[in-house]
Amino acid sequence: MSDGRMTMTRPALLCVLLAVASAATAGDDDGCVPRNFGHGSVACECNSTRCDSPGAVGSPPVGRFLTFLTSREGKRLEKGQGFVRNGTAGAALKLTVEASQKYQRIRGFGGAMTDAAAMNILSLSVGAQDKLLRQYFSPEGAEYNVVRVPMASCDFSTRLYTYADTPEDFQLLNFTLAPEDLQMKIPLLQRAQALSPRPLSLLASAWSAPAWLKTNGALIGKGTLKGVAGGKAHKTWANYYVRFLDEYSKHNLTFWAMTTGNEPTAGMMTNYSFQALGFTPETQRDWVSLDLGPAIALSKYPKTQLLILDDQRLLLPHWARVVLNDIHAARYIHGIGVHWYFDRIAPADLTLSTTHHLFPEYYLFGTEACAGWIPLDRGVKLGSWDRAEEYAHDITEDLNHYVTGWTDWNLALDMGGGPNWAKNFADSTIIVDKTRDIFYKQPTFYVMTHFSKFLLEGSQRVGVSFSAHTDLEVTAFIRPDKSTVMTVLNRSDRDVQFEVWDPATGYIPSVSPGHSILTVIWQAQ
Ligand SMILES: *[C@@H]1O[C@H](CO)[C@@H](O)[C@H](O)[C@H]1NC(C)=O
Ligand SMILES: *[C@@H]1O[C@H](CO)[C@@H](O)[C@H](O)[C@H]1NC(C)=O
Ligand SMILES: *[C@@H]1O[C@H](CO)[C@@H](O)[C@H](O)[C@H]1NC(C)=O
Ligand SMILES: *[C@@H]1O[C@H](CO)[C@@H](O)[C@H](O)[C@H]1NC(C)=O
Ligand SMILES: *[C@@H]1O[C@H](CO)[C@@H](O)[C@H](O)[C@H]1NC(C)=O
Ligand SMILES: CC(=O)N[C@H]1CO[C@H](CO)[C@@H](O)[C@@H]1O
Repeated sequence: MSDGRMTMTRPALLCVLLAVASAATAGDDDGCVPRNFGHGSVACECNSTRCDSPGAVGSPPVGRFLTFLTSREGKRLEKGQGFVRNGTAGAALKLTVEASQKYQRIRGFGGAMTDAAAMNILSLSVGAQDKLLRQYFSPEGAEYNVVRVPMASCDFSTRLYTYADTPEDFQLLNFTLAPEDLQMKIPLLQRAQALSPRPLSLLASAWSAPAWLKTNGALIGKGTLKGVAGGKAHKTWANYYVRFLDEYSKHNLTFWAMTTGNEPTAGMMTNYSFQALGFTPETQRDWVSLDLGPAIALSKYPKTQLLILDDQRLLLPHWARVVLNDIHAARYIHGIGVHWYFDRIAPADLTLSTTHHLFPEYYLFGTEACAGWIPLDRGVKLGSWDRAEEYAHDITEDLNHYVTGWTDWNLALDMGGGPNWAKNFADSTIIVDKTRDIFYKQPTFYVMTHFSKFLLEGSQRVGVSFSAHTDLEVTAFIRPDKSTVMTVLNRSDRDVQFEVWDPATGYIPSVSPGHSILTVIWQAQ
């Protein structure tokens, strides 16, 4: 360090340090290339040579704050900074961090490496693939640390298959991963892991058991495992989970967690249109206690966590009561996976908070959500702001009701919201246009980043009190590095002046523009 720098005043030194830091980490920070498709806001277009990115963001020095703003009018993680003030101030609305009120800790955020996502990513040139993966997994991007991996096919596949389609193969001698795993998902997961400075937390979910293990002899429609818990079909289906872990571990991919299966209620519905395996809470409980729990405990992967439900929160707390009140099943279980569909008719306090208070030692975790799934509003809407607000609202509500993480659905879809063999098309945070070798980052991508990039694993939610009534949707966390993060969503048309108060440090005057999401980070003294 030069003598000249030693004699600088403190603010000047900080400026130099910040300039050096941003030069070293700016990465792709060329700004969004906005495209307006008439859906309320813009999508940002990226190619193999250009993509916007917030860069790596550390915690600000004591006494300073950073802000990041995304808005309907077109701001995308726009950075601001300043000094935390002290003394008295004037805004009518004060949001005060109550650091003594402590709640759940964050596990992580991410998306799903479906067959469709993998196909779409690989349809791009290698340079564009790399840009896309960096957007999600690198320190310059959204910093996802969770990836959900479907076990065999789901609707977002181009064919129906499981890993054990040889009839009556109860020993699973013919168990084999699919070309979709070996040629697409696994190489992409390895590349994602290489870009991420932290170990990715992989989460596996199965849609259907092999047809020959099921009452209906098909992967789709209404059907359950043949026989009863403890019987041959149930044991084989549990061993299939362990075989899956074996095969992925050969590629250096180990799983943080597995669910008991995607949307078990789907497989109880007559003529359900894509892959499903039906369980009631009672049959799920018995399969876990007699088959799946012991199989994982006795495998080479006894630390793999098990999440029940993996279905709509509307089913809580009943589902959790049935499964977790059974000590034989409960001892194998770590968490409860929730999907966001129908959240509007399932109040968060009656479902999530009630379940948390009944079973505080089992964490709640969001395992699936997507926009564009409702038949009347189906598929891709490039630049939709309404969908971004739906994401931000649901994530904030979940976090304020004990949920420890949130997993988006497909990491990438094509311009038609697929491929999906069952034509169950949807929207995604990243939409690929392979004909132009580009991808679009949707407003939902930035909303995910407002949470995934700043709420690092281990961050603990704290209370927030309001000096006046507000409809702002707010959540606050203290991170492991001791900095505090507050996220503020305004779904109305008006700009809101407010102050963030941290009694130990000072206040930050701020404004929440109409239709925006703002993240504020500061370091307490
Ligand atoms: C990528 O997009 C930028 C901005 O639109 C453009 O200038 C550049 O030529 C594109 N690169 C390629 C390889 O097409
Ligand atoms: C407020 O800031 C001034 C100037 O930095 C400092 O001297 C003073 O101690 C601070 N007061 C409080 C209450 O932190
Ligand atoms: C199943 O595996 C056995 C033993 O490895 C092999 O002989 C047989 O051909 C396989 N069957 C099918 C249908 O793949
Ligand atoms: C797995 O990781 C080990 C150690 O890092 C390495 O030696 C090995 O080549 C890797 N195997 C595969 C299949 O990637
Ligand atoms: C289910 O599908 C079968 C065969 O297509 C049809 O006959 C039956 O009516 C369907 N049931 C319901 C409830 O839709
Ligand atoms: C969620 C929401 O609409 N929040 C607020 C945004 O700002 C305006 C102006 O103060 C409020 O009226 C809204 O309630």
